[in-house]
Amino acid sequence: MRRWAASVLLPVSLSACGGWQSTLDPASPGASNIANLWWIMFWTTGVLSTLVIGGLFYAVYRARRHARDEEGDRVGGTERGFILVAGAAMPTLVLISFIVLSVRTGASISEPPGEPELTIEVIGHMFWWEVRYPDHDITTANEIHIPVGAPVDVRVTSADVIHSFWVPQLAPGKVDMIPGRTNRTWMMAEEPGRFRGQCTEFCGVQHALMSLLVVAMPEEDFLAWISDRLPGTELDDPLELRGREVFFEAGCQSCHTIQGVSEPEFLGAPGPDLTHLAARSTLGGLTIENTRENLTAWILDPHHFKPGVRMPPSPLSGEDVGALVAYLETLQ
Ligand code: HEC
Ligand SMILES: [Cu+2]
Repeated sequence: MRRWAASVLLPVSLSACGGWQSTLDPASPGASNIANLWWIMFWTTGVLSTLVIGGLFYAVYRARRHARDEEGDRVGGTERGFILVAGAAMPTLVLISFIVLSVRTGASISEPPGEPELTIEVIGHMFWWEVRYPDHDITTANEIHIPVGAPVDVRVTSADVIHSFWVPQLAPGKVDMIPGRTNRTWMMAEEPGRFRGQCTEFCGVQHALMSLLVVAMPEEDFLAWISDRLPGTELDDPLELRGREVFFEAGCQSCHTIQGVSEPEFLGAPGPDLTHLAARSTLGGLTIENTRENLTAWILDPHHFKPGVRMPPSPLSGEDVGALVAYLETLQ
């Protein structure tokens, strides 16, 4: 029942934000160009389909009348001219115009409208997104914060299989995330808001729940967000101190980094960096909201929410998981 509620109600409640993953509700210059091209093609092909289908009905009607008048088949000069114009010249013209428009749109969105001041690295992992701000030494997951009105340079790659980065309202189309290769794209938000992204290259059982949130905020809020991301707060509460011990006892550190506390012994940790976990609004790539109950239930059994996820269940005692969650909630 809880799983049902989470998988049905969360998307429903989130969709209340209205069109937040719609290509037809663009919020950036790149996405607008793509939407405009789509509308031109939609109306052109819409009008042409109506004309062709209308012509078809007309032809059937005439053929029946001819049959009645027993005039028989004959192709005269006007018919031949009509076939050449409507059947060959017009489609050629329309298709060539579409090619020219597509190529021009493609060229116009390949570069951002200005020099990007912020670079973000996004690394695809099986079913979640690692997000790095190399200039600010911040690593987080699944949620990207950007300032409004400025193009952002986005560099994508993958830690395992091929994924694809797509934020329909902000980015100029999709870009593949390929292991061992860095692809570049850009993003820009013209207004503050929350925008949804989605992996668009099938990558395994939880591909559908590999989602992403982009929060576009006014410049000064963005700078405040950056400067609030300080790792390693001092702990004095005994419950939180105990929670940090549980983090090690339960083996969480073998997959998760908490800066200043633990780094897995190998590069490319398999689990999201938890240094700023409490600053995220969702868990598991937008699967559930980041609340105390959900965090507790996720740690005990993440497969309940995201079956096949690459994190094992941790059957901890109520006391231990309570302490662990209290500690994780300090990670701003
Ligand atoms: C074998 C590696 C592994 C171990 C051990 C592990 N995790 Fe995870 N964890 C993951 C992976 C992989 C994900 C990403 C799941 C996804 O969304 O697809 C994850 C996700 C999470 C998340 C959600 C983070 C986010 O931002 O969405 C939390 C919280 C978390 N783990 C806590 C823990 C805790 C606490 C422990 C120890 C009790 C633990 N994990 C043990 C691999 C692991
Ligand atoms: Cu995928």
